[in-house]
Amino acid sequence: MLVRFVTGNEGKAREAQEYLDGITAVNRVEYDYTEIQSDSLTEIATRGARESFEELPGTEPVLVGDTGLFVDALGGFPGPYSAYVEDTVGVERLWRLVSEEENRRARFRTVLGYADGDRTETFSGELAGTIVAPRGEGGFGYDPIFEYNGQTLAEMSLEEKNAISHRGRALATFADWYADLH
Ligand code: ITT
Ligand code: NA
Repeated sequence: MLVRFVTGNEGKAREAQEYLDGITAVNRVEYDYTEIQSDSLTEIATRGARESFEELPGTEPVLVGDTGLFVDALGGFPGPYSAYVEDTVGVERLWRLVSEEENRRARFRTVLGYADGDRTETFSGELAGTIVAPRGEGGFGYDPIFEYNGQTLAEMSLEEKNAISHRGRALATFADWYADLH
């Protein structure tokens, strides 16, 4: 069995393979699906999975992932616009914005979209934490400013992060569902 994980990031495909070991092989494929303007990660992942399955050659199922950082005091910003905000505003300036707020709670949310031609499904995972001044050298994206249990995600080892992360939780849910399907 083979699932194609659509991502520009090799680390994410490797992580998916770890969760799906013994269930299916995971191949990374690159495809620039349309990131529709929507405030719903579920809608973005659903459309992305469908479009990837239809446009890519091949018949194996596809999996896409969409992640957002939702800051409570900012009404959920940057949310579905997290990639755009990282590229334009940057992580350091997002921290400075949140540092003005008393409530610094935030959560990461990942929605995985799955499509195999017969069905389209989504699986989500969340991680609640606090926005802090940047610390740590590991991880990527917003990891240096997201603290969970006294450590930023950038201060954790990859294994520690994967064990608790939003993406890890979504992958675990998908793995259970996919194992049942077969
Ligand atoms: P794909 O090629 O996998 O789609 P992407 O970067 O476009 O990668 P994501 O939806 O995974 O799409 O990420 C959206 C934004 O959230 C982007 O700025 C990431 O850097 C950031 N992000 C995603 N997962 C993260 C994590 O585990 N820790 C910190 N930041 C994360
Ligand atoms: Na994505």
